[in-house]
Amino acid sequence: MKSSPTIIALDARQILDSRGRPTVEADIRLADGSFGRACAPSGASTGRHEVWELRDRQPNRYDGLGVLSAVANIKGEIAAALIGRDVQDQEGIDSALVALDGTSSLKRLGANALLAVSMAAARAAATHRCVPLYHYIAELAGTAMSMPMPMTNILSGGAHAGRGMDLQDFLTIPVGAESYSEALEMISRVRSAAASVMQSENLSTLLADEGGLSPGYSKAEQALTLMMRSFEAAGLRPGIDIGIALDVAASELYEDGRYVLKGEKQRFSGEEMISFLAGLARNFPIISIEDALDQDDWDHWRHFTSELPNVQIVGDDLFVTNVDRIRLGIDRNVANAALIKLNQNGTLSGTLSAISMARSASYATVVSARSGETEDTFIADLAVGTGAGQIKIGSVRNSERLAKYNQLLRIEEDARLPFAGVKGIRASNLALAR
Ligand code: 2PG
Ligand code: MG
Repeated sequence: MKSSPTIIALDARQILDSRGRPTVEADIRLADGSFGRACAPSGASTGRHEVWELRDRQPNRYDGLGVLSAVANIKGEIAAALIGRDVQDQEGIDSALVALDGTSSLKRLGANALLAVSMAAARAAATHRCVPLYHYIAELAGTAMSMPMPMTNILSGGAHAGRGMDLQDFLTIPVGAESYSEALEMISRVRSAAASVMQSENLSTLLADEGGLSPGYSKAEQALTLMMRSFEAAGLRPGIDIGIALDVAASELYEDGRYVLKGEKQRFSGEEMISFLAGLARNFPIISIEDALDQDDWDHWRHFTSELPNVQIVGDDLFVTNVDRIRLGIDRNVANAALIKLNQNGTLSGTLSAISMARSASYATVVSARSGETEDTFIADLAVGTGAGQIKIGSVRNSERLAKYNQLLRIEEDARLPFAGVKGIRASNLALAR
């Protein structure tokens, strides 16, 4: 019994995330003394088709955002169902969790409760086996490990920055980097250069939710010009050393069939939105665009994908890390990359299936943090273990983000794995630029 991987106890508590909002932390203990702990993250620009985050809705406690009911579900029903199980059966545990919940959106017990337990189980199993988490995940996924290329937020708008700019994220990808640590150094240089350029223009350099800067420009072109100036100040060549990625988070802009861009003073139709973004991609070294259109605007998504054949087209709210929606995308020739967020899916096994579905059609995968994060570094190991190719963590500021960037530095040192570099990115114009 001493060396047994049997789950003997589950515990959970309400902790606070990087926005100071409650979230769920779960603990799993095994008969051999191994222990796993994990925390659920939380989004702000959440997709309509994501699984359900259970909140207490008691207005007098944390503005109704408490998660004590999710915590109680772990301590009660979930513990009763999992105690006595072999923690190494990740798939069995995850399907038991989904079956116990009994709803398609995981609304009854809460996807935040289920996910924290699912992640904690993987950590406990890795500890039991005396292997690093990324190693254990690689075993579960059956994939070759690699260090991911980071896609990093420099400027923020949308729901992460008081709607200061229409588009949510202006990110950078250090395409010229030859290792993860070199990529991190380049990104850090750009991020600091962006702050200096903004200071020189007397713009506020206060941080947005993911540690990005929020100049509050009315037009996307101004933000992109600032990105270019930051590259120059950092001594990096646009398109060769460094490229730009956008997360439009367009579902947040969609009202009654129109894309309402207040800063641009536009109410675009789907077609106009496509031309607007295609124009930006023509004028700037943009290699990746996420959520260019609303989560249910499939026809325009298809048109957008064919219109920009050289750019990585990423589905986030569109795919919600859901196998069926990714399959729909593949069938409809929509996008060529999927953002991967554990808490859009609800379990580790479900997330691994989503990755494998994307891969089956050679879609790129970008493992992503949420705008509300904790010190948990799980996604760093997930990106390495699945050989996802890319990771999106937020800016290189704030410890909930740096915990993940730093975990990747440790893994790089430990494991001497290959760096995915630009190989994981689905942007054919990259090859032309290099
Ligand atoms: C996104 C994420 C992370 P949120 O839209 O990709 O940047 O934001 O977690 O708020 O959904
Ligand atoms: Mg997004």
